[in-house]
Amino acid sequence: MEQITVNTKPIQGQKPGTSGLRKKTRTFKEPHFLENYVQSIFDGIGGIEGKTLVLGGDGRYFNDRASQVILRMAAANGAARVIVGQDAILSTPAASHLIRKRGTDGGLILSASHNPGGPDADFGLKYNAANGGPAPESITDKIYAATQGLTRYRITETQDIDLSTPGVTALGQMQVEVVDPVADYAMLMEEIFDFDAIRALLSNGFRLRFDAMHAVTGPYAVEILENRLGAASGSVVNAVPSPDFGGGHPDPNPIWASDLVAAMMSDDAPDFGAASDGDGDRNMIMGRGVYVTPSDSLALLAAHAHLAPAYKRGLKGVARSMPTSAAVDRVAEKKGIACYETPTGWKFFGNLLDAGKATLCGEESAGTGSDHVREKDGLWAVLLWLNILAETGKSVKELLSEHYAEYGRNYYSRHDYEDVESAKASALMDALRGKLGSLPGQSFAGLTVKTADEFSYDDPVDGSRATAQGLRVGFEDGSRVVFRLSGTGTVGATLRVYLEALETDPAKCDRDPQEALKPIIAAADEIAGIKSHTDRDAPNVIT
Ligand code: G16
Repeated sequence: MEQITVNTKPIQGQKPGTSGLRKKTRTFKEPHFLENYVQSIFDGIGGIEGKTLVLGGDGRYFNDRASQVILRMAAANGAARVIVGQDAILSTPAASHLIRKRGTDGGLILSASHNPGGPDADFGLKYNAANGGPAPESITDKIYAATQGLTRYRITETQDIDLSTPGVTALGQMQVEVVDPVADYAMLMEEIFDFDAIRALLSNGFRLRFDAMHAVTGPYAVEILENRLGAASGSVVNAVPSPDFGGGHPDPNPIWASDLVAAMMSDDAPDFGAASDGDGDRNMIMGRGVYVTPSDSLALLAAHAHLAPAYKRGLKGVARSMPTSAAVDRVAEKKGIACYETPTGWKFFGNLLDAGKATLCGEESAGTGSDHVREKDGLWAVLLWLNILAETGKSVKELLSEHYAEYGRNYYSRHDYEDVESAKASALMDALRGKLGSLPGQSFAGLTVKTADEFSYDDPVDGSRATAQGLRVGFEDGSRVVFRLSGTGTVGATLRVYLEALETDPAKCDRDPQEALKPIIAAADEIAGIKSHTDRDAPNVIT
């Protein structure tokens, strides 16, 4: 076993995005690409000598190879110990929990989340800090700076480490501890929720369907929902993770989880349906005959969270990303708790959670979570829903109707234009940015603009400022549209257009969202010239 130093040169394109570095798998497999980035993480966080790290990923293609490289590099860089999920598997929330529970110095998570996996698909790597959360920009900036000045990386030359059995082995001076990826996480869920109440619900004829989308939550969901809570065997579908997610797109939304939608809209629909993504941090919620948007789910969970044991004393506050609908704001207002608006990216919730300013957080991109970890958490959201359904004895549809009657409905939709030429997408954003100041007072498709600005965020805990976080246009009637470029894609650019309108008349709360949002959709195109800039007639994904 020999520790060597390999000379290298900076590689372009290693700037972390919304959530770590995401690239085509074949880019990650190019000579030195992975090694350069891993060494830059180690250098960017001030070295790892004597430190303990967590390592795991969503099991996608290249997860196993990359884990071996990271372990050999961690040993050569002097780490004391790396705690690895068995077979290098850990869901993102389980990794966050392990970092916190074991008090480690941070962790490396191998995942491109909901992006497809495989040799021709996507791969990703991110560093989570000692609080269990995705590194804030102050750290990712240092990592990026390290990528640009890198001249060498350190690695140990040795055989693969056996990661298939729990236990401790040595890699040079470093300990490699392989752990069951599910056990600690399942125990945490038992502490948060009333498993007896959920068990009683499930033994009373209540049926659920959880679609693991051939991704990492399969083993977690089988253990928790079927083994511990007694859901009928087979309630968890697509439960066996595969390196290419069964050839699918593990993104829990009505487009990619269309099988679940079909099942939940059928005559014989179960009472509750849910899905999670590649690495287990996103969720999609459905009831019999009804889809719950992520923004509505966040609001409803905030309204009822006190029904679960961990939140029985109420919430300290809530937080949502800026493009997420204001449905949760209305709940916070009524409960008299703070509501924070952050940029897109779970990393921005970390300080609020650490400082005890927020208990529940959520994003329109199907992420919901709480202060139990520092990541969004798909199965946690499913269990909170089940706990609420068990306590209220109501159906998802009833809860949603009651919510709209009490708070009104924030009609919401996101239109994505994927794989647009980067230059064209930037031109659209630049042109819009340039005319924001002149928009107020002007009318588009019958709607008059009241406010128009580019979102910046001043973190109330550490005072850091994040700029250029999306262009937003608010109309006189309270509706709004937000334009943003995605920070998680791997080819070209993805333009996201977020559309929202508030309806307070309960009689008008059961319309088709695309119908209800028609005027805003038309105004958005007039304002930004989407069709002319992108040459696209319509978005390719509507959620
Ligand atoms: C990541 C981030 C989320 C963000 C989402 C979408 O989720 O953790 O906070 O909302 O990306 O980002 P964008 O709009 O820039 O593509 P995940 O599940 O992909 O890790």
